[in-house]
Amino acid sequence: MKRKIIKIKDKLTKNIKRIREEKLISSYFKNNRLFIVFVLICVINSTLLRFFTMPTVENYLSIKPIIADLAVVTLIGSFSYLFKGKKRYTYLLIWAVIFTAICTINSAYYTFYTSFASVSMLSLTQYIGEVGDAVVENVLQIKDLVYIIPLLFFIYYYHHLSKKDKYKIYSKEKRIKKFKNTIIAGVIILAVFILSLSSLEISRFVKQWNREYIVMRFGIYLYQGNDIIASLQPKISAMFGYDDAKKEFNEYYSNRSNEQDYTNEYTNIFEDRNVIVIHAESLQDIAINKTFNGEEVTPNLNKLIKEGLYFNNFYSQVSVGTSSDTELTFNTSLMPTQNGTAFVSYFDRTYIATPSLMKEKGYYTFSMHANNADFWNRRAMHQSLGYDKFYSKETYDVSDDNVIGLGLSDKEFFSQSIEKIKKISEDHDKYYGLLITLTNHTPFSDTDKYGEFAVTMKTTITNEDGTTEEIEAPYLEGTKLGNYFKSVHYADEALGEFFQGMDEAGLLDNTVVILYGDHDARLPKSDYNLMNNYDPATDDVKDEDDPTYDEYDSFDYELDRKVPLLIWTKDGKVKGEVNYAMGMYDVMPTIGNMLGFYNKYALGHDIFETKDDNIVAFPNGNWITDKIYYNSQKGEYKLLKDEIIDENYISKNNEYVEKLLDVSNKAIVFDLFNPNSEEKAVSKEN
Ligand code: GP9
Ligand code: MN
Repeated sequence: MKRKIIKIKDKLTKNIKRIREEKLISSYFKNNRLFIVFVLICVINSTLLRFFTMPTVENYLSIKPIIADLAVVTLIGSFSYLFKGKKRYTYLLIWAVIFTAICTINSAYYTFYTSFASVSMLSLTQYIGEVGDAVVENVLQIKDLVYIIPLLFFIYYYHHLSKKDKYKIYSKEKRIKKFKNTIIAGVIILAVFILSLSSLEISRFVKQWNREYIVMRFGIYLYQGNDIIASLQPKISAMFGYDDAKKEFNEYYSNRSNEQDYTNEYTNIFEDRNVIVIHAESLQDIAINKTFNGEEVTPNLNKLIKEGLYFNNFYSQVSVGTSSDTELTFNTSLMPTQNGTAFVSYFDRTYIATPSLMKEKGYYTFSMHANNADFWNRRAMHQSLGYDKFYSKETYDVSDDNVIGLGLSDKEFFSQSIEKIKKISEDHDKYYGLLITLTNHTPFSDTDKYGEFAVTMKTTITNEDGTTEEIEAPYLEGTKLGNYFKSVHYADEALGEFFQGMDEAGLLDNTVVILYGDHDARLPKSDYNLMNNYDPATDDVKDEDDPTYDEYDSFDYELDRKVPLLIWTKDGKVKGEVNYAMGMYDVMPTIGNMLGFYNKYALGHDIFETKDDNIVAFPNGNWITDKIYYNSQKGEYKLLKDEIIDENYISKNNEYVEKLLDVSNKAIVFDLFNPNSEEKAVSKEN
């Protein structure tokens, strides 16, 4: 080993000496001018694109995307050495044109969508609608043509090379040697880049939906390459196994009728009413009825919950697609896909979704969210789900002073949305609309903008000398969970204003409001432990030996991830608390019964039919019933009732959940709700 290291060391010193003596660097530059100019212009273009689209100091100083671009361009350019004379130039020119086109197209695309282009969007031209027309009319602006200048320089440079340099013919061996050396250099640069990545960066790259983030870290060329792979991946996996999938799917649904075969006290009670769905970002059930020093975190929600039908044992069923997965399960009663996310990878499938079914019933359907339309590919997927119109960031008035956290503040979002709903109510007999909030999104750090809400603990403590003292202990101040409660307090205030504004506009009289928390806020378990086991005297977690210490285990954590669901009408038509275990996929059949539609392919159930016999499946195979929470990874469970559970109960439910997840995934991947799915599959196989 030691000898080997000495050998490598010797070799390195020799090579460095050689480089110095033979002036290898300057001769490299002299002999590879065209290649070097090619690399430079491509890297410059990608850098310019970032500067023009996302001009922040962080971007100006970021070296990572430059290294990534350098790696991609070097690797691609290395193949030019396999070509002779003029062909070498033609090869580099073709790539220079491709790279320039990528920058130009993305620059134009960014102007309209504040995001980067995806090849999957090419098949979506029919969805782009009004904005699409604007793009065609104003397609290129001067700033988008800047990228052509370096390309022209490359062409100019080539034509001004001396004849000797232009048509230099290398022997086959020399060409292969040059190719090998260049590709090795490219691989080394790529390795340096990969080693510099954090796990968050890698996971975002894999998911591919946060496009600005990816371009900022990976450069435009890697982004676009990854985008092509991500767009092809669902097509490749959908090519094999269609017949088996279809058979399994048919068997699964064979005993279900096309018609709803029951009625209950809720059947059709809301037929023809307007519907407003509120997708409350990261709203967890722990905030409901929670107080700090007597102050409610969610006074408005607490009031609404008393007036309406509140489901207090309700779980979201998200996977990596978080918000978008909840939109999927809520609207289709299907589960998130096992690879990628339905919104990004399978947006072009046929879905039987609540908005489409409401449209069939004569409703005008819309969605509102003041974030970029490309977030989670909503621009495309909201069309697939059947929304007539998506009011995204472009339709809102967003300025520096009305932004909190990720974007437009909820208060401002709601107030501008009411104006839009007023107009909709004038133009349409009945409507079904979704409003997606944004402020209560991690990292909950804009605390100075949430308004005053203390998460302290005012209490009396007994000192060592026996005297008592009134104190205000910091409790959750400064913790992520504490900041979360402050943020929820703001979100609740915004909701209060929304209900008030809607009422003043007369928009609540014939309307059903359905509100859900989209998923948990991914808060640290240690913060929950601090909340539950806080000792104000020491301002710390109680000692585990303390008799009042109540251990907070991973099951408690999972159970605390539940979110609220509320169905509310001004006239109090539905009231009460439902405590059956219920999942996001049960909403479609439950509200379908109330609104008068039925989806035979729903994987969830009307909760008023299954009642305490319901199973909520999670995408990782875990599940919960009224009796137990089962962790399928560890094969462990927590009893939720004083009832003995037998092995048979667990194995039966495990089987049920596995089958359900499998059928759901296949239905989406193989597009099994599409009446033409068979023809599509056959044409793909041939
Ligand atoms: C993005 C918002 C948040 O527009 O809905 O998505 P999430 O990070 O919660 O999945
Ligand atoms: Mn969300």
